[in-house]
Amino acid sequence: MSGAPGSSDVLHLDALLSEEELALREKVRDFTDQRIRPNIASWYEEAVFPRELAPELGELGVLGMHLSGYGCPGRTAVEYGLAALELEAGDSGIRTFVSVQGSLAMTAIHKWGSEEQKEEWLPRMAAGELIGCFALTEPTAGSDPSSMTTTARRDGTGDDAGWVLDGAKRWIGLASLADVLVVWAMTDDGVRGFLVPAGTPGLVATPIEPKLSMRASVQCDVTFDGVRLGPEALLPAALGLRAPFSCLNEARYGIAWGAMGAARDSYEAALEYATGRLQFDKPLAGYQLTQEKLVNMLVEIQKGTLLALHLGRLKDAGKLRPEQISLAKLNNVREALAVAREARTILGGNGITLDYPPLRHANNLESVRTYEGTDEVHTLILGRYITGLQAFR
Ligand code: TGC
Repeated sequence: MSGAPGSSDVLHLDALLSEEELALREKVRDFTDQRIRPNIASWYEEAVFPRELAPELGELGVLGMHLSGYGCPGRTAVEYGLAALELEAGDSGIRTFVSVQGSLAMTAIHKWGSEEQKEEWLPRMAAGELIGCFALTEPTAGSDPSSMTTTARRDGTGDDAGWVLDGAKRWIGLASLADVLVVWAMTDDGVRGFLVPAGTPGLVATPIEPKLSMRASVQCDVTFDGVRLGPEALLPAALGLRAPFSCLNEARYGIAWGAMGAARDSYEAALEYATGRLQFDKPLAGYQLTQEKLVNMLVEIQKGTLLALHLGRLKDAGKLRPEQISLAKLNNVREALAVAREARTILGGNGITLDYPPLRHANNLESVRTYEGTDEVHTLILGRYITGLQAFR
């Protein structure tokens, strides 16, 4: 962490990273400094997702970066986490694109797709030539995907029978820009996944506007009205909610890291401002109340980053469990939001402008705490884990 009179890496967490991990982190940090920071205020104000970033992120090697084969970078979980952190220091909306593309859409195809589906989609998605999205949430099925009403019914009989999709999805990131939609629907056999190419008749994706959060990203309403698909659209290995939930594990893992990027950027902005801004004849940073705020922020950022790294090491060892992801997603997003809000107070009135990042991060983090499992859902996943009793219903 830079920008401080002393090092803000008090715990010296960098010493826990390999040379290769540090190099990857620097590369993504440079990208954020050059491509995201100078433009994010206008993207946010104008509510645009910069589509041209997709191939640049592909070139950077962060799309489906934890996946191997089919043109994917094959990097470690820790490297993926570090990249998520650096991108979200730029903006949650840009990190969200990387998560939706890699952790959700590409992971679904990689884990559950046929050989033909993987060959067809993954190399160009890894390059950022094609965009994917992940359609699970519905207007009336958010925290409880098992209550989904989107259906897929057989269209004909025999091996060449296709499918007909009907229903609606909501809050689907990048759907209006997507070349392929991974759609989860109820069939006679339970929940199944389908690949729906953009432009298929009966498919409509409409951006949800206006939004007060994630403005440099696009979330959509999607409707399916008698969408006819061939048999090759089915993800053959995906059966039951376990399939989409296993993709959510990947995305939630990345969020635990990413949120610390938004927190660090907010903290650094507040620290820099506090050391430069004079009030009552001395820098704001020289007042005890400001120092307490800065220290409280830093304590949570260091703890949250250490937690994310611990998760990453577990994941790379093949030992990461869903309840551990829930603990980290819940804690790190909750604390990042508190840090961003506290950072804004140090900036005073200037903190409500787009000249400074904390309030933009705080607004974004309201979405981050809501998607991929709300605070309440992760609390109850942990509650079930420690008590053995489920309290969802
Ligand atoms: P439950 O009975 O617990 O489980 C059903 C089946 O799923 C399995 N499972 C998991 N598998 C892998 N990883 C996990 N984390 C899993 N959690 C559950 C489970 O073993 C079981 O498998 P099987 O084979 O025995 O059938 O299901 P439940 O309905 O009781 O679950 C309750 C709850 C609340 C935990 C679950 O519904 C949940 O996680 N809800 C939150 C949903 C959520 O996170 N939605 C986010 C949607 S995606 C999104 O927000 C996109 S944002 C990005 C963008 O597009 O912009």
